Amino acid sequence: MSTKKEIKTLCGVCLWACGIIVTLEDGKIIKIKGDPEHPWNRGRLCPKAAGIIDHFYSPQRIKYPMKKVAGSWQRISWEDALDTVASELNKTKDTYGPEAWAMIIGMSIVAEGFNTMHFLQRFCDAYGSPNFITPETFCFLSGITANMLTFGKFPYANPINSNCIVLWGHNPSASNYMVAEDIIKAKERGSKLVVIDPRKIALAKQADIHAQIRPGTDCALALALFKIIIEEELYDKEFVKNWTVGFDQLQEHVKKYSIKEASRITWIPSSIIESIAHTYASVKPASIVQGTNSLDQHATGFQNNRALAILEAVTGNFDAAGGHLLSGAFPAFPPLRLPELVKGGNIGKDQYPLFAGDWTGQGMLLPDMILTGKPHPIKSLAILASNPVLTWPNSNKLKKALHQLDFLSVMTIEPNETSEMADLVLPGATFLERTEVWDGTLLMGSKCFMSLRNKVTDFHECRSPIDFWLNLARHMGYEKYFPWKNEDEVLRYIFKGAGIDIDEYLGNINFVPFGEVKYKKYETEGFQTSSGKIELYSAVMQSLGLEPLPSFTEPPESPVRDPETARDYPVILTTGSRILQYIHSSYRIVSKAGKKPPEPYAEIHPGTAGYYGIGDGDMINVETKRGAIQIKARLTEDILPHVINIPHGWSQSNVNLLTDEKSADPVTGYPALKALLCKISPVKGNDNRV
Ligand SMILES: Nc1nc2c(c(=O)[nH]1)N[C@H]1C(S)=C(S)[C@@H](COP(=O)(O)OP(=O)(O)OC[C@H]3O[C@@H](n4cnc5c(=O)[nH]c(N)nc54)[C@H](O)[C@@H]3O)O[C@H]1N2
Ligand SMILES: Nc1nc2c(c(=O)[nH]1)N[C@H]1C(S)=C(S)[C@@H](COP(=O)(O)OP(=O)(O)OC[C@H]3O[C@@H](n4cnc5c(=O)[nH]c(N)nc54)[C@H](O)[C@@H]3O)O[C@H]1N2
Ligand code: SF4
Ligand SMILES: [Mo]
Repeated sequence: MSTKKEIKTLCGVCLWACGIIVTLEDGKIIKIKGDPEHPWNRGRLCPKAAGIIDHFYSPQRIKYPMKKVAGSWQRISWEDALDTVASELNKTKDTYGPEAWAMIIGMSIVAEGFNTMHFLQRFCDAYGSPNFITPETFCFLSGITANMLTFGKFPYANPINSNCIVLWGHNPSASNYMVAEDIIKAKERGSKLVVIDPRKIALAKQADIHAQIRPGTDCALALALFKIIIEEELYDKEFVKNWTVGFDQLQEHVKKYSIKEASRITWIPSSIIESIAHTYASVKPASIVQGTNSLDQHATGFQNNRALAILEAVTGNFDAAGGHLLSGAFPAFPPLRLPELVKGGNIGKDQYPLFAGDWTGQGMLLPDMILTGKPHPIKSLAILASNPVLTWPNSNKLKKALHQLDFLSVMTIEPNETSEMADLVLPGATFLERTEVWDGTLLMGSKCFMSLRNKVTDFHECRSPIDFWLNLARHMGYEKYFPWKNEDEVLRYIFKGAGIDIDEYLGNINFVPFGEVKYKKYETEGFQTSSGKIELYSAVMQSLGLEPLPSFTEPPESPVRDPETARDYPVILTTGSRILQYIHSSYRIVSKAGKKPPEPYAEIHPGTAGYYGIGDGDMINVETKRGAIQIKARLTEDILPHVINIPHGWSQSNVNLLTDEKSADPVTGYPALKALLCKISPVKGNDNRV
């Protein structure tokens, strides 16, 4: 007789951790549906979920550890894998010191939650390496740091309750499905919608105002909005007076800007800039729903985030329903780090003191460190759940650096362009093979909750990162710091510390509430900033020699800043807009997830394409100072003329051959992936027209 059971857990294809119910029949996953009780997705799923089962059982998955021997892959046992990694790590440490080894984790490890990340960092600590690199090296942390500096906490936009939503450099219809649905609902209820994006994204077609901005000029727009809001006295005077510091300096600061100049810089007509300011400042409550990285990967990336935070503050939309909300206190998990065992600082700590440090290093410095050995050699890397050969900028340089390593281990689900370069490949467990807490804080309605992932089943010899690094630590003699005998003991330790009874929840629930959302908490708690108030003017930045108020700088490559380069490379290139069916370079093996997944494409306005003799469907050359790719042109009226948009993650047309890893942002070291210069031309003998 066959046995069937249902397990509640979380989807982990993307970051948003929707609640799912998985049906197992005789140990095989046969069905996945949305969990109607989970407060985040309330039963809904995005089209990617239709591919989960195929992805899980895909023949492309790596099933056991493999070692490269004389250029070809050989299956090895886990015991051999542990021996190999342990002996290579010891060799690196003995020859060059522990800081010659670094760990890089990818987006899917972030989706595993902070406990997993801190556990991995504990291994780095025990080994003695300060070098821990998360995807926040170019993703999200800029916004978190800017908000922490301004408010002392990170507020979450609350568009479902907004009467005015400013969607700024964000296309949730592709990248955050549930939020796109929330925005459509708010719009149906009568909310205003303003979209600031060089592309006419789906939501822009329903918007009250769409500003098609020149990539990389968002800070100039924000400064113009400040100017109108301040000079026309549209700001929240009471709130500004009682709860902020630095308004006088801000008022003085915006005097030097003009709307006309902002219009010239951003390519947005002055009348549209004015109506954005008037709509945003007068309709309450209002929220700014910003891209997770699209405003960050710029010369003014950090200042863009500061500017948006200041806009939220001066309009009194902070810690208010429909504006920006704070979560309650998060359950305290036991600390896992062992910082006392590490000497020296994480990569980039000195160059970017406000950003890089105990949590993540600035990974963009790694390729040069590997290639030059300065400020110290990096000889060995462990890469987990990431494919930097396609996802990090300047792929040619990165590949050159990876070739130079003594040892590279990669833990992944399926082979990728990075694992091909590795000495050892470890089969990673997917989200359906792991138990963990997803501690990205979520606020729905008036409740705060955290989500819990339950292991559903196993797949061949695949292992979770906790399992592997725990075993490796014990194998290397670090039992003192890793007293747990198996993963189950680690999980019990973590959950017990936070007061969660693992036996009660396992398999039964996929979220736990942890308190109510309270508005205007600052009235009783103040702000955890150095002044105790919202810091419009940042004394901390000033003390570090950084600009205490946002100002606009042209992108490193721009027709204005670098006209000489622009003569040869006249088209503006923005990269990495998300595609609903894909996750970066992965999740390409889905067969049933909605429509047929798209092939590599570059979006170009027909006017711009016509100028260069390019037709729809033509193969074109796209070239920057770093490299060239060939890709199919997709002509669309929905993109600003003179701008070309290419998503990342395709091996056959890898846009990161065109990007630059050099730091563009002086505060974070983020690269400028959203505003570069390129040239385009049809491929000779083009017979690819469709
Ligand atoms: N399906 C899917 N979802 C994902 C991911 C995925 O790979 N696939 N990745 C996840 C991750 S890790 C992240 S970081 C997020 C990313 O999420 P976001 O950064 O929010 O990316 P998008 O939602 O694609 O929206 C970016 C928008 O910014 C616009 N844009 C480009 N340059 C500029 C500019 O200079 N100024 C302005 N104002 N707009 C600009 C683009 O046209 C695009 O419409 O998505 C997450 N969700
Ligand atoms: N040009 C350009 N480049 C970009 C961006 C951009 O906007 N423009 N965006 C950047 C951003 S914001 C991000 S976050 C990065 C993301 O970059 P990455 O973190 O490198 O993202 P992926 O390509 O999804 O990761 C690739 C590998 O992770 C493996 N994997 C997936 N799930 C798991 C798992 O659960 N366990 C294990 N062990 N492995 C798993 C897959 O098999 C896959 O081969 O890309 C960045 N790259
Ligand atoms: S949005 Fe889609 S892929 Fe992401 S967690 Fe939810 S169902 Fe999974
Ligand atoms: Mo990201």
